[in-house]
Amino acid sequence: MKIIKKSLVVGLLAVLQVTSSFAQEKSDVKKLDDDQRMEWWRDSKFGMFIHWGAYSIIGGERGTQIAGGGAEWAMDKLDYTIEDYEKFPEMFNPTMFDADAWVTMAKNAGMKYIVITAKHHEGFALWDSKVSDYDVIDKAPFKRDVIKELSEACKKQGIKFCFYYSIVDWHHPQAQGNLYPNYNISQHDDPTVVNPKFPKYYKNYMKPQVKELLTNYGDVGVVWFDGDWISDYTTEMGKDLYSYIRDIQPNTIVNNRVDKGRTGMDGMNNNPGQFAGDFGTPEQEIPDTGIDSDWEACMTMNGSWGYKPSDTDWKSSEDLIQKLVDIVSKGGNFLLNIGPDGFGRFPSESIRRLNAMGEWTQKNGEAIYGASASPYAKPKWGRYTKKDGVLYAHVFDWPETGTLKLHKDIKVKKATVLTDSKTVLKSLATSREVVLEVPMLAPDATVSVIKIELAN
Ligand code: H79
Repeated sequence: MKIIKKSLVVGLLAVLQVTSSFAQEKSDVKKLDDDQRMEWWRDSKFGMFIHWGAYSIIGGERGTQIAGGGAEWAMDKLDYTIEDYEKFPEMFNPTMFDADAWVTMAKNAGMKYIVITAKHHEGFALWDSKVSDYDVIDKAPFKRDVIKELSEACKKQGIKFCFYYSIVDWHHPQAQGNLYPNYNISQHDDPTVVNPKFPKYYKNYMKPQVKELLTNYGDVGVVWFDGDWISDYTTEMGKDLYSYIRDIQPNTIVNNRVDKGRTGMDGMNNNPGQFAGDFGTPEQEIPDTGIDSDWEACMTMNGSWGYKPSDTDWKSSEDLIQKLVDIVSKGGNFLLNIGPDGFGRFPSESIRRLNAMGEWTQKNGEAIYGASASPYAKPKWGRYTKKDGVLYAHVFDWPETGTLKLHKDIKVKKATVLTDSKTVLKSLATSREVVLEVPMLAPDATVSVIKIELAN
């Protein structure tokens, strides 16, 4: 899956450089090779997704109706016409928005990057876009450039700033706007349900907006596209867009939804080399086993991406910590979502979970950041991660017996509880198994980590 093959990239770039009609500033940033370019992202493991827009005012409710699923789909699910919906951007005034506080919360949770919805399917842009009036400066009373404030706060606090951009646009007349209110996601693979003007939207609106985001807000870690499924959008556009982005910011990472390679909600490409994009994007699911290519699972804490007070079905902090470990043990990244409300606040339930994850990563981060997939199958009691000559055993179900059974091939040089490096645990290897003597009580209430230095 990993990226389009190098030869293809080079070929594509060459073609685009010759045929390119758009003028753009060439970056003088040193161009990294793909492994160097992906390095910070691969090591980061844990990022924050932020879904924020005019839908954050609505909270998924209209009269007696409650939108099923994600509340960021309010415009579609609650049957707003374009005209009716515009009143929400017109009242978007989240004066409690504090970019520095948001970034601090991400950082304290142990997250290394932030991906914010610069524009979701509703079409409302959270920055000062020059190609649109449907943005936070021109349309909303807020008149503050959210992307500017957040990107600057990220830079200041050493977090990678990244943005999400939806290819789907329910507001733009040359995109899905013309189909409203008859737009229907089930038509996504019906080639007759397209807007013939979509290529104009792509060229004169979408690309210029993406360019603004890549030009005016400093270094961008990741560009995270979505809405790739619509039949209006083609693989030619995807490949063109990928090159366009890398031309403006050569070291930016782009998800696989930039092209048409994604096969479903499992988010992976079936045909490596045929589609643009640097990593796969499983949505609301974690693959059963490790995958030998770059991927990132994105997930909500309750069931909605956008703010939705009626959804109180929150995953526990323990579950979220175990999901992080599970993902890292399979070689992926975890992009965990927050849906701030229309005032600019993170839900208290989300903050509590961020805090719990921060407490855990603070103590056990060594076994997460920069770690790679487990070389062994899932043990019954939890997961393994690996880094250099060290194996980490993440114990979800602490044994009551005082002994932990490790995979028989593990050659223990020294084992300790990660948070207690002074107490060396005894190990016993037989031909059938390796057994560690561990404390009777679990060292950590959620996931206890044992650090095992390997005797190669
Ligand atoms: O922003 C959040 C959601 O609003 C957005 N993605 C996350 C990150 C999202 N939009 N739509 N969906 C999620 C669900 C769409 C599922 C489907 Fe399909 C699109 C079903 C059919 C078309 C993708 C492509 C899955 C199968 C084919």
